[in-house]
Amino acid sequence: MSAENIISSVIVRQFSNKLIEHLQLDAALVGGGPSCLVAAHYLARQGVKVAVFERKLAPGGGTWGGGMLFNEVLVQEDALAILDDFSIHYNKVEDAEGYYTLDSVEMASGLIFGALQAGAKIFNTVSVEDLVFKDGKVNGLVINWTPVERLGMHVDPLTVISKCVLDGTGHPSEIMKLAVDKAHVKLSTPTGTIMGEKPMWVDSGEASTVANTGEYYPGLFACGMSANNVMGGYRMGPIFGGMLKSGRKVAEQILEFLQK
Ligand code: 48F
Repeated sequence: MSAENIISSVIVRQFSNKLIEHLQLDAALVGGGPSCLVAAHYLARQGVKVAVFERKLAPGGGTWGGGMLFNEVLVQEDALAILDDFSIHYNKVEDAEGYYTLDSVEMASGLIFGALQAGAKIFNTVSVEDLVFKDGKVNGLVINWTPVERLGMHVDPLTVISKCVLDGTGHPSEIMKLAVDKAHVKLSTPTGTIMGEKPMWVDSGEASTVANTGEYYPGLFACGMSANNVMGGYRMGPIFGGMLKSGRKVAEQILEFLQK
């Protein structure tokens, strides 16, 4: 075999094996933003078979760009233990008690690396376009290549079966929206549906991101900004303590669900 042939066939074989191994999961995570990457890390560390499906080429969601492309973000003191688990550096803000700053590129890359090193798999450039929903139960995801989605090509998708699904799609709560619009489920929110994100209020948004993290339909969880959108919480901008804690909290909730 020529080098060209070896390289191509090994890549195709390895990727195919990786995908086949992850067509049946304990937890299927949608979106490679900070909350889902943290969840993936803690779940994988507990031996849960978990994969993240991310629409974009680069996972990391809204972390890379910092605030308005100034590539620094902030976290609060009570989230530092999570950064330590990922070996991500941070610095104390001397003139603002309780706040720490970190390089957003180190944060994005550190969260991705930490999730993978813990044993989670990430499938990038894969869009989740629907749920598998059988007998009133969430059974998994319907996936397709993002370029297929973007170009509007008429190509049928593939499916991933999973014991539970996590919506970490950020502001649009895409998976919850599919559950409401297509499966016609009643979410465990005051209105039974998606309440809609509110404008900026940092302290409230940070607290509610964690408080709103949870299971909104049997086997269907939301974390991060998606959870806030589902429950009508405020947005918070480039401060990430809430996102990190939301990811850790949902990992604990999913573990409990899987142990039932
Ligand atoms: O929005 P995002 O970063 O999620 P998050 O964990 O964090 C929010 C913060 O970044 C920021 C904030 C903090 O102050 O408010 O916005 O809630 O990442 C969501 C990821 O999900 C992907 C999307 O490309 C992004 O990387 N995504 C969204 N819909 C789909 C998807 C889908 N249908 N299939 C696959 N990936």
